[in-house]
Amino acid sequence: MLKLFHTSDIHIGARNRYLGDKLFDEQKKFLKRLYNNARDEDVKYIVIAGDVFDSNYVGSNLVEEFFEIIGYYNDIYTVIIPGGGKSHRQEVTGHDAYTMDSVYRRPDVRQYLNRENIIFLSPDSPSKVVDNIAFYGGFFEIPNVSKLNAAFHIGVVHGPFSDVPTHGEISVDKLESMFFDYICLGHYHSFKKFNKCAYSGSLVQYEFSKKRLSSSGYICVTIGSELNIDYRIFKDAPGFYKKEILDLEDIKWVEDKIQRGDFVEIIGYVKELKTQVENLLENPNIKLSDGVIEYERDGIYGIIEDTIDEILSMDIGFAKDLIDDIKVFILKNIRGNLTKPKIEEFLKNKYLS
Ligand SMILES: [Mn+2]
Repeated sequence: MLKLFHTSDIHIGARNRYLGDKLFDEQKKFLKRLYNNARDEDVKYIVIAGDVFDSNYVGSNLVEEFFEIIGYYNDIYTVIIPGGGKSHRQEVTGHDAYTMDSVYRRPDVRQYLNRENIIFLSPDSPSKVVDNIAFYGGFFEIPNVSKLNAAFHIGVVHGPFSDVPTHGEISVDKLESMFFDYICLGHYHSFKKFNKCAYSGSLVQYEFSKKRLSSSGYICVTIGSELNIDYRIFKDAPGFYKKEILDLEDIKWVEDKIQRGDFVEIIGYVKELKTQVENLLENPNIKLSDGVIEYERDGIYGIIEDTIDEILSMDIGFAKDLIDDIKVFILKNIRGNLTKPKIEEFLKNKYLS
């Protein structure tokens, strides 16, 4: 049996509005947690599937600290790939793609990559066997590798994969039909599981997102007679949320989040709750978004106030995760004295056709 930990998209060097440079402290804390957990459970392999660094221009002191941490755990192998290949312009500017000025080509970084317990895969050297386990890198495309002689075959691929490609993503089926036992995916910043591969999401969430989209954590993979993909959340990691304040429940939601140490950016609120929103803003961990919208409900108030929940609870087949979007849509876009059947018809056309 093989057991490994899979993480990705740490984005060392990234900053956000609340933590700034201190984000790195959080990243280090949970990186050490990951390695300590591995040691406790006798896990010998940790895979980081790209975007370790937020850019190829990340400061040398941060790079050094990262490698010193993973080097300290010298009984654990770390598999690393860059977050893009040589030829994908969209990834070249943002993160740690393997361009000519890649962070991984710096002379002071080379010495770390030559260490015994670091397995660095790049377009120049995409596969390697350690302890009878073969690791194969893919860089914004299906790995271009041939099968090596080993007991286990692990793909490590950074890029946009989907089971229903609609916006130029690469087919997961194609990847899963190859010879891999499991493929560690990186690129998307939230956990998503397919049959033989998964996105781990970021080790520590740092971007503001709407509720439920992101969390902090990693994947524990066991490969034996069957494949097990277990996502483990860091429950005590800070969360960063964007939030619309549409009713008193939303105010309560924000208060609860702040209570547990999270940060909230308010992207819109209804005029009627302006005073409550101003009260919230006295807390330094709550801010208004630059493009915050104050919703006017004039003209729709009477109708919507009485029927919004009715509309949403009517059995017309709205998926649960659409409900919030629909609420916002109604408040932003429906003007005038629309009747309930009209709204219903409109929403059906927009969301169900
Ligand atoms: Mn990323």
